[in-house]
Amino acid sequence: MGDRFSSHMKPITSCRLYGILDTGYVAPESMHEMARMLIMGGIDILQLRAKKQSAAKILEMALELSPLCHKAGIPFILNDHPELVREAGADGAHVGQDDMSIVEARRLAGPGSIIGKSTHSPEQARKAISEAPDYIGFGPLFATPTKPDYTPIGTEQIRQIHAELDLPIFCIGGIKLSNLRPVLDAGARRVVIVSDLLAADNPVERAASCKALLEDIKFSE
Ligand code: 3NM
Repeated sequence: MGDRFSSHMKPITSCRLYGILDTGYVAPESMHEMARMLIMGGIDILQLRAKKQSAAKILEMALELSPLCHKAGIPFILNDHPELVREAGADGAHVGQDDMSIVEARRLAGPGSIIGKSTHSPEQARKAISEAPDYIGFGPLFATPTKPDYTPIGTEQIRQIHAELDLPIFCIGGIKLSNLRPVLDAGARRVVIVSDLLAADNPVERAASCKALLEDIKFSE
């Protein structure tokens, strides 16, 4: 739980590389090993995204993953299911545009929890601020098989939205090691990378290479 681990846990403002364990790419029985590899590679925050799994299965997986994250001192976030946050030993929940409000998610997840929200345009990003999320996702920048029904928004608006909004913004959607440099050049400072890490031959090395690029840029730019 956020309160319990907060003194040892990396604050969201220090997180640059956000990894997601998505059951579309990783079987439930391989989650633990993949989490270990991503953590070894240097991810700063981890989310469990299990869109087709039951709440009971999500809880079971989360209970396995949360100690791993806490040992590493990184926040562990559930996609949806803020009501499971406390029981799962997670630190927060991530909600989409069509899900419950941030206020409701925070109420269910409990005090001290981290609540993030997906936004898919500058307008949605600006609007989300009124609900005081701890961070937002901003994307998808590029077309991605991980979220196929969404229209890519490109990289042109990244710099402007960073100039306007004073909270952690994680760019997401189709970001890979091979295009991370131009994404950073367009103004991104934090990214979520899903399939490029999970499907890599060596997820440890892939995460470490992405992290190195992220750490190479000046944060205040
Ligand atoms: N949310 P990949 S894009 C889970 O734009 C998710 O809100 C998005 O996966 C959003 O790194 C996305 O494999 C998929 O493209 C990201």
